[in-house]
Amino acid sequence: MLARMDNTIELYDLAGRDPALRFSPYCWRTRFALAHKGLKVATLPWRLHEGSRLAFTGQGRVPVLVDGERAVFDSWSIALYLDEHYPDRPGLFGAPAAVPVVRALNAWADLTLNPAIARLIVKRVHDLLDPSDQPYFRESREARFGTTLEALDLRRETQLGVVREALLPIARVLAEQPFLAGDSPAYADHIVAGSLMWPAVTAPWSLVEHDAALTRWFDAMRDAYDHLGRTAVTATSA
Ligand SMILES: N[C@@H](CCC(=O)N[C@@H](CS)C(=O)NCC(=O)O)C(=O)O
Repeated sequence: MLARMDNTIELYDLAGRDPALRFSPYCWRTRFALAHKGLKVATLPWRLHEGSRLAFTGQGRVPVLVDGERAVFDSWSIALYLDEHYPDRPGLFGAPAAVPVVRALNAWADLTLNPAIARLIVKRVHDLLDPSDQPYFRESREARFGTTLEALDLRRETQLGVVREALLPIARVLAEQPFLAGDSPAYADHIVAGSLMWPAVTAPWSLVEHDAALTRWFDAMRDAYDHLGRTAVTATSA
């Protein structure tokens, strides 16, 4: 790992065949969090077969944040790192007591929401990957889901219903308050918006249009931070 001379933070970010297409839900969490803290970042496109480029972290997943001499991996650890090392910038959690609660939301997104969305879009994601990533992706995801990518794609309508049902508690909360974190967005919102950016940039169908509160909130999240989510390259714009 070589630290940049200008102190810009770097983020290894999963990319598709088009290096500008960025869809990882975990990387999106970190990108929202960095924007929330007003920190500049240079994102480095990374592909699944490039595990050796992350060898300096001792693991093979993104996001990986490089801040000077420090490297941090895992989106949750990165969020904690950013608040600890940049305490003078806007906080990601509000009160310290909120951290364990937001951690529960993080675990829900990792273990319930993201697998449900993955089943819905995994074939599309495969098709958007660099060809050198596709065999590994197909093999690992078919093993994970116990069926072929094509079979999952055929169940799209049913799976859309599963995702919408998973989002019910989020929709209920957003019908009564502007953001998950309260009056303004914070890391709780970055987690769920990160998950929703994944289909938003890879698939043509909406996961929120059935619900007015979800639609309002996801519009606001994509327009937040200087339209970070809104200006993302999508599979149709790529
Ligand atoms: N718990 C990790 C999960 C990170 C993760 O799974 N990243 C995916 C990209 S979305 C990855 O790097 N996968 C590598 C692989 O499948 O080999 C986090 O929150 O950062």
